[in-house]
Amino acid sequence: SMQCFPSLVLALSSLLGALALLQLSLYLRVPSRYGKHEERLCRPQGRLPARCAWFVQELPSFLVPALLLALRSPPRLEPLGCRLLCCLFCWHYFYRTFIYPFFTRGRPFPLQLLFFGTLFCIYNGFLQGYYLIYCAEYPNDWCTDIRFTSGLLLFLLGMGINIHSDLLLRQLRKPGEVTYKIPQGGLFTYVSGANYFGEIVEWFGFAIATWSLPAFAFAFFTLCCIGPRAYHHHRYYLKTFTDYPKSRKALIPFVF
Ligand code: NDX
Repeated sequence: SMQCFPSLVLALSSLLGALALLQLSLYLRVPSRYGKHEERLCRPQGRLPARCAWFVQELPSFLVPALLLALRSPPRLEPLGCRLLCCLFCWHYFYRTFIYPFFTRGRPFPLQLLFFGTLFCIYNGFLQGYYLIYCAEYPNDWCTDIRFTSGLLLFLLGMGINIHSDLLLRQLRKPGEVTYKIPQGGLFTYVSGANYFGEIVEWFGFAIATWSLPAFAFAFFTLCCIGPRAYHHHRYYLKTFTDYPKSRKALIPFVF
């Protein structure tokens, strides 16, 4: 049966960190080409409807850790922390896989990015799940540790902001519509990338709560992946809408 190989965790986490830096270098100047940054007149056969694409892409991030958790033998009963933390990760991806895609009104998603996105979700789902189920060890009172409680709080806050902002974006369109409008309300009052801000806060909260290398690597990856994207969204809005709110920032309220 499977066991913990600390060097595997170290290697996979380092590669995740390296991928984060690669993303940063690739997408700081030019945005990743999906959604509002996709080139016009892209071949329609190279795309999949947003619903299928997000479902397929995000499913492994739910399934892989959920299966690792369910199939571990002997079942991991001690300590509680690992299972709880693994469930938090799965909870986010339950939303992202089974709820978000069915309501999205997004444009069809490029197959090429879908392929890399799916690979990424398998990789990260395995890393986070494997670490928490087979490697992590927490003291029995971890649930009262300040890292756990403050991290959990940030995770929940970030998730709330992320889901609320996803909802506000969706409501900008009627079914079938593909136009872009100025997002209003919630944290969009302060930043163009409110959904991204929520997601970043969420994964840094998760990293603090698990206090683990894989989770910090993933939080860093998220920052490098959607941080630049928030900046490109912001530039797109400023260029497209002359009446775009002047005080609005790109990603971090009042700061940047
Ligand atoms: N999926 C994470 N890298 C990614 C997909 C892309 O979950 O090759 C990372 C995720 C992947 C990426 C994933 C991994 C790395 C990839 C990358 C592509 C290239 C990159 C593979 C897996 C790569 C290397 C080099 C390392 C191999 O029509 P539309 O679609 O634009 O409509 C949008 C709509 N909307 C508006 N509607 C009306 N008016 C407006 N003004 C509107 N603005 C937007 O709202 C969408 O339907 C919807 C949301 O759009 P947008 O652009 O704000 O968010 P989006 O980027 O689509 O993300 C959706 C949610 C969001 O909550 C975000 O936080 C979360 O998913 N997310 C997204 C990306 C990554 C991620 C989380 C994470 O890293 N944790």
